[in-house]
Amino acid sequence: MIEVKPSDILVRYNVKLEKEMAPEEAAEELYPTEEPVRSIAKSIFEGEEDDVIEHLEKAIGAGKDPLDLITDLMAGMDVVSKLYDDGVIFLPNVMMSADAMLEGIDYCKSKSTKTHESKGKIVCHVAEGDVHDIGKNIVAALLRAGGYDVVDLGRDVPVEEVVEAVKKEKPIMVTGTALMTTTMFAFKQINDRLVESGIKVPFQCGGGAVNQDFVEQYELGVYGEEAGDAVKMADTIRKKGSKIDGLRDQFHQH
Ligand code: B12
Repeated sequence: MIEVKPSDILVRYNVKLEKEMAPEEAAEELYPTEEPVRSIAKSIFEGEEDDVIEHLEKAIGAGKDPLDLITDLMAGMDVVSKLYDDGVIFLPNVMMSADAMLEGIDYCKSKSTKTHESKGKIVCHVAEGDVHDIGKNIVAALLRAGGYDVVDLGRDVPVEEVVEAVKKEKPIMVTGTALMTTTMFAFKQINDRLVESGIKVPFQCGGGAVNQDFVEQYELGVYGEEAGDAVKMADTIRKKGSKIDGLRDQFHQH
């Protein structure tokens, strides 16, 4: 019998054997270097809610604005997303990190002392069938901090519920978040139901699955890349009006 030596085969086919990296080791290479972002990102990745709050508390004590810290929390979720996409970590890790992230957002919101003078009403939601609500929560937190009255419909919101809320609340703008290519089509349905009812409200859509080309396919759609774009667009609507073409001119890349 011929004895097969794996090392010979690997040499022959020029396969490089790489040592698999432990998740903690892989994450170390991705954390931002400066503090307190680094410690916050690490605690998010590890899903350690208490540590997240402790680091945030310290940073606020040292004079950091609670709302700026929401951006720092995102650095942790970026590490989670990268390693999940690369198959280094799995769904249970992601769930723990997501919970830690949401706790962190709530904590920052509770510590923000910015006064609330309502500049207008905005309806926020996550598309039907989609539970990914971290981005939407950031959008809602920044809008509230920017002085807007947010009607947060939550996640996995049926198309009809969004349409009814828009009819009832008469917002100056609607936001939609979708992270799955299967759920983002709900935006087009919402758009069609609103247009049928004669409602021409700007509908800013974002989230990992969505891009400008998709959003331009429906009449009321304006693309939003970063959570902060929601505040910028709401401010623009107040100053310059709600014409979709004008908003696309300002917020889309040409
Ligand atoms: C966290 C996470 C989860 C968590 C969600 C927890 C929660 N409460 O949100 C849990 C574990 C529950 C989960 C479940 C699932 N997930 Co998941 N998940 C992720 C992950 C790792 C990170 C997403 C995230 O929170 N990112 C951070 C936030 C801050 O980013 P964001 O939402 O995009 O928001 C930013 C911007 O887009 C913008 N933004 C967002 N909305 C809006 C709106 C406006 C108006 C504006 C201006 C801006 C804006 O603001 C934010 C910051 O600037 C992604 C991987 C990835 N690469 O994205 C997969 C991912 C989204 N999940 C995926 C999948 C498939 C699933 C599951 C089906 C897994 C399964 N097999 O069961 C389920 C889905 C269940 C369902 N029906 O929804 C896929 C989707 C693939 C696709 N293209 O369709 C991804 C891309 C992973 C992958 N590569 O396969 N998931």
